[in-house]
Amino acid sequence: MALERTLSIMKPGAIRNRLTGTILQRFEQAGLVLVGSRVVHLTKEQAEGFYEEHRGKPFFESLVKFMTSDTILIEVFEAEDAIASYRKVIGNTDPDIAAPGTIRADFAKSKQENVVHGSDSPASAAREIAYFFNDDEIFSPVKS
Ligand code: IDP
Ligand code: MG
Repeated sequence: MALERTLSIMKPGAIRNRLTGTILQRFEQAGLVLVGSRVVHLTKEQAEGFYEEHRGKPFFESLVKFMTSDTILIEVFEAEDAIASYRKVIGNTDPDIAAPGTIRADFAKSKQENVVHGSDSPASAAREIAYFFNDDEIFSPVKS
């Protein structure tokens, strides 16, 4: 399995509730390596564009409102099988279904306010990483 990158968002609430360190530690313990990071406060247009695939769904407007309600931490992680590894650590979208010990099971308030985002495929990872980062803002660690 080749090296893969995935886009991570610590959603509104994570920074306010001082959870970023705890969450980052779980990703690092799962072998995910941080290669890009930025604090952002999304505009309505940015949030709508990011969640384009969900436009028209019943939760779309409320999701955009939530995602623009506070600052977020956007990160890129790199590892072998990064996309699946990351999604295993965050758990199911719905915290009531998420496996015990996953980030969403432990910290999510609801299916909407579920603490973290993670890309769900190589195609969405490529799109989502390019949505927020230029190539020169991502740095793989130097191999020794
Ligand atoms: P994912 O984040 O686990 O990939 P998606 O189905 O891609 O889940 O949905 C994107 C985001 O939209 C979710 O993380 C969650 O914040 C929100 N969302 C998804 N389904 C619902 C719902 O049924 N009610 C409220 N919010 C939802
Ligand atoms: Mg998704």
